[in-house]
Order: sequence, then C-alpha cells, then structure tokens
Amino acid sequence: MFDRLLTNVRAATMSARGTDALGIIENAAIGVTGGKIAFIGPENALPAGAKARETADGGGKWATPAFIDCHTHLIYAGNRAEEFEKRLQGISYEEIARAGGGILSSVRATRGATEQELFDLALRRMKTMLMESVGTFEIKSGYGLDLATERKILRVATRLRDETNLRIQRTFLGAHALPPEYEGRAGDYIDFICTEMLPALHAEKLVDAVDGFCENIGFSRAQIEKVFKKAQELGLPVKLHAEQLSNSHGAALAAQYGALSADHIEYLDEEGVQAMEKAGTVAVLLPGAFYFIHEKQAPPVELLRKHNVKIAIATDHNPGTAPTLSLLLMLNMACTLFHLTPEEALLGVTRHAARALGFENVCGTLEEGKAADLALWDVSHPRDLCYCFPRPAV
Ligand code: DI6
Ligand code: FE
Repeated sequence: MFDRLLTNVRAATMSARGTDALGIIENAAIGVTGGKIAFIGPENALPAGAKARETADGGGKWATPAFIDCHTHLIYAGNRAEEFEKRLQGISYEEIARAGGGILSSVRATRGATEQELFDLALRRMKTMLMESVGTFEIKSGYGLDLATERKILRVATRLRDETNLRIQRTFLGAHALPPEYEGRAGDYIDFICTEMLPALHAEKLVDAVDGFCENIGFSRAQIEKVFKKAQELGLPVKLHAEQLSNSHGAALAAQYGALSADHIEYLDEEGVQAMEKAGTVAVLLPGAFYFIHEKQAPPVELLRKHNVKIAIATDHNPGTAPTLSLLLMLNMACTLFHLTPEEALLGVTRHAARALGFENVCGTLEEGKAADLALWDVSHPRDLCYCFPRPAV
C-alpha cells in the first residue's frame, strides 16, 4: 500500500540507469511511501493489485526530481543596485571591492539587521525559488565575518530548514572577504576563523560544510588551506569559490582536500580539471554571475567533459554578482553562454547538484529509495525548460 500513487506522467528520472541521458520512462507511475519513492516504472509494471491511500492523475505532464540549487548566498540585508549602476559606468567589480564596497557593503547591512529581518528577507527569496520547484538549497554564510553575525546567519539558515521542511545544507563561508577590523591582517583573520569562529559554530551544530573565496581579492591558497585543515579536523566537508577572476589554482587545492565542489572555475586549467577528476569534485558552474559581471572567459567545459568531471549549475544568488532567483534562467544561460547541452544542464540542477552537496544517495534522481521530491512540468519535453527563458508558460 502506497501513501500516494501518481500515474499518467512522463518521468525524466535523471538516473544513470536509463538508456538515454535523462533516464526517461514514458507512461510512468510513481508510488510514494513515507516520503520516499517506493515504486517508479512504467504503469503497466505496477505490482498487481497495487493500492494507495491517495491517487493522482498527472495528466501526461513531465515529472523530474525537484531542482537543487547547490550554491546560494540567500541570507543578507541591503541591496547593491547603486554598485550595479557604477559598474554600468565602467567601474569594475574588483575596483569596487578594493574601495570597500562590494561584499563589505553587504556585510555592513547584514551586521545591522536583526535575525528576524534576515529570516523574513531570506524566506521571501526562497518562496520565489519554490515557484520553480527548487526543493533543496545550499545556503552560505559569509556576510557577517564576525562571530555574532556569522552565527546569526547560520541560525537563520537552520530556522529556514526547520520551518520549511526543505533540505538545506548550511555552509560556513567565513573566508569570504577580509572584515574591516582586520584590514592589513589577513593572517590574523584566518587564525580567528580556525581557532574561534569555526570551532564555536561547529560546536553549536550550525555548520554542515565549509567554503572559502580563493582569489586575489579574497584569500590565498595558503590561507584557504588553513581553513580546510580545520574543517577536516572537525569532520566537515569542504568546497571552494575558485578560479572566478583569475587562476589561483584553488580548485586543485580543494580537490586535494576531497572537496565536494569547486565553483565558478572560469580560469581553471587542465591540471586543475584533472585534480578534480581524481577527487570526484563536482564543477559548479554559475552562469548568472558570469553574465552579470560581464566575465569574458567561460569555464573549460570541453576539458570537464574530456575528464568526465560532473557539472552542476546553480544561481549563486547574492546581492553583488548574481541577484537572480531563477534556476530555470540559469539552465538557459548554461546552454547559451557555456554551450552545455540541455541534458547536461538538467543533470546539473538534479543528479549532479545532489552530488555537489554530498546528497547523491538522498535526492536528485527519481529512483526507488530516494526522496519523493517531485516536480511536475506542463511542457512538451524537458529540454523546453532550457529553451524558454526565463521560464516556459505555466
Ligand atoms: N564570489 C561571488 O560571486 C560572490 N562571492 C564570491 O566569493 C559575490 C559576493 C558579493 O559580491 O557579494
Ligand atoms: Fe558564490
């Protein structure tokens, strides 16, 4: 006896077991018990006499796994539209950051906001993303950069998880930018992260993973490595913003620490790709940020394919480089700007995005035993989700 039985759908299971890239099952039925998929297959393969407490007719729509946004900075206050205007006048993202704007302007606003204000702002953003069937989120801290504010942000992420019942990975991004009180003392700030902030937040059970920004305007490899060492000691998985604006060889460092993912990676070279291949590190591509800051160099998609590095796509939602809440639009941009195939893009927000969070045994495909996180789409084929922008008619 299933709790729920959905019939008359076309399933794009995203499972590797399918014969085509999307693991398509026509005339499918999906039985759900205890929040998990108990049966998925052609309707005519349903066990004889299968019953369900609740049944629904999918009306021939396409079923996919609910989408997964595996890289967001959803919790912050303020808005950076003025900075956007400056950039339109020709001032670069790096120049703005070096002049104390950029990330630090969001840090000032976030420090000044209450926990409830941050919760309300982030929940509104999440609700917008739910309209596009995002069922799993990764949410980074990193707009606090002091213990009290990083704690406030991670507590908001925890409340979002508990109050929405969605799957959320909370990532500590203390090494996002140098806070003003540490100006000229980056080494001291990294020590503060490693000896105080991260251990304290971990002890409070607020951290699921650890990230950093390895870049000229962020932190060096050696500094990031200290943070990774501490994460490893605490048993926390790592990931990294790497090779976004220059090749700092961050992805190879991340791979060396068994990173779940290396993200952005526009300037990644073949050596870095090989290191990721060896470690099974997922390449998270963020076309929204690429588009918004007029980046010229696209990530090395051919090399990722050649070395069979799994590719995920995410919004990177943040106030500075990607103020977008549309993962569907990212599908289109991944195809148009990075030349991904629609199949690659769709796997990038399902199966491979799950892997980028270490959730590959939990969600991201429609398979028996996986979470019953379903999205239903009234489209003629899943590729329509990549073709139309920002989204097909609903
Ligand atoms: N890379 C990004 O694209 C965001 N953070 C990062 O390390 C940008 C964050 C911001 O500008 O607020
Ligand atoms: Fe980011």
